[in-house]
Amino acid sequence: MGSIHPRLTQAQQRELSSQLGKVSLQLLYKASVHGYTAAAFHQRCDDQGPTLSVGYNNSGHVFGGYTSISFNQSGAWGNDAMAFLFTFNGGNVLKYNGQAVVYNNPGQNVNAAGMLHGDNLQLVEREVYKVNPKLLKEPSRKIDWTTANKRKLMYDIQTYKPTISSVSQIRVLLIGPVGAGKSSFCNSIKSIFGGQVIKQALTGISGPTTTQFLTYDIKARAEGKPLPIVLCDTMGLEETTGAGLNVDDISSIVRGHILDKYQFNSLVPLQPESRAYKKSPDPQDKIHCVAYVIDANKISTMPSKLEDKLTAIRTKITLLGIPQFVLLTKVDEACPAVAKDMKSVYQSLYIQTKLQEASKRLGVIPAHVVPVKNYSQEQELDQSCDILLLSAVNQMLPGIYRNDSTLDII
Ligand SMILES: Nc1nc2c(ncn2[C@@H]2O[C@H](COP(=O)(O)OP(=O)(O)OP(=O)(O)O)[C@@H](O)[C@H]2O)c(=O)[nH]1
Ligand SMILES: [Mg+2]
Repeated sequence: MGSIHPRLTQAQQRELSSQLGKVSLQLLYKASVHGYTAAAFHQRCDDQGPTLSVGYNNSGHVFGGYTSISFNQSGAWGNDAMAFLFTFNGGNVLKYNGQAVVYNNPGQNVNAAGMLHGDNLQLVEREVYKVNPKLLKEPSRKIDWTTANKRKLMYDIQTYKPTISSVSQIRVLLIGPVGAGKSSFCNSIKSIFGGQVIKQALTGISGPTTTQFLTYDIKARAEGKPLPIVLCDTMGLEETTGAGLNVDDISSIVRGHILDKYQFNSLVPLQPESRAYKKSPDPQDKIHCVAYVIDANKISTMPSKLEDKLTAIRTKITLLGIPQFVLLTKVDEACPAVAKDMKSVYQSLYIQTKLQEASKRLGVIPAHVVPVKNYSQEQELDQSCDILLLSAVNQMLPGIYRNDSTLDII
């Protein structure tokens, strides 16, 4: 940090650093040294990536905010889902998530402000710290990022032979909270094999975008022959009872009673008497593998009711002997180092902690929890993204192989 001495104590830095998941803090700006002017602030703080701003008032409060978006001088409000406010209270940091408290609700703003700094904005100091993610020297898992490996991973998927009798394609069911990236994962895998970014499945950011059971064949560009893997997209899970995917529909899907394009009803699961219910499913209609799609940024703040729904689902799937995986999505948003270079994904300590947390919360063994970055805004394919996505699919295949005997008797 050069010769400028940070006012945050080592203990406070450690607290904040652990809230941000293993980062180091680098002091960029200190008002008493660099000046209390906007010019001095912008000169040192613009375009620095994620930052922590800290204020110190004359009644001893230490408080501030984190933003993952760089400061700039555009004058526009930025939208930052990762932002939070904090204050120190008796040595512990208290965190207030969600920028809505700050910008959208003036009534609550006053309360939040009161809690933050005791209604005293007489600042005696102001500091801005750059937040640097910590990277492991050696990745926790070695991945070959070459074109040759991308080809090999694609080849292995294309030539995979399901060992389950009378099944030519294995069906992977994607389950997860609204907006976690289930449909984007289908699009991403289709894109890789199609040779260009494809947006077949509807994706979105507000409310459940997918409301049907949709199965996706994947075709390799050259032959146009469907791959031995079918991705099955579902409606997102929601915290509220009676909203989102009805947990009772999952057993019917897994057993092959629900067919492609079925329109989900959150309130009423599909009944065996219904015309849409396939009474005697073929082995090909059944699910052979379940992947829970979880947003890396939301795993730590997952509402307990949503976690309960996921636990109920896992219990059913485990009883059926179906292999389960977790696809940890949006690792680019979770860690700036990964956003910059996907190849650092297994070096990011932050992603490492999120993978461990996902394994614990979902009850899926660590080896079955894999990070991915789906295609979202991109126009072009990226080799590192492709390799990570293809590795995720490849990791699922041997698990299915091992469990083929159980699957036959579902
Ligand atoms: N940066 C980033 N954005 C992603 C990623 N995956 C998905 N998104 C974005 O997240 C939003 C939601 O993605 P969807 O694929 O629609 O999520 P879903 O799980 O299908 O959501 P529902 O159908 O509503 O349950 C979209 O705006 C995507 O572009 C990712 O890995 N990284
Ligand atoms: Mg969807």
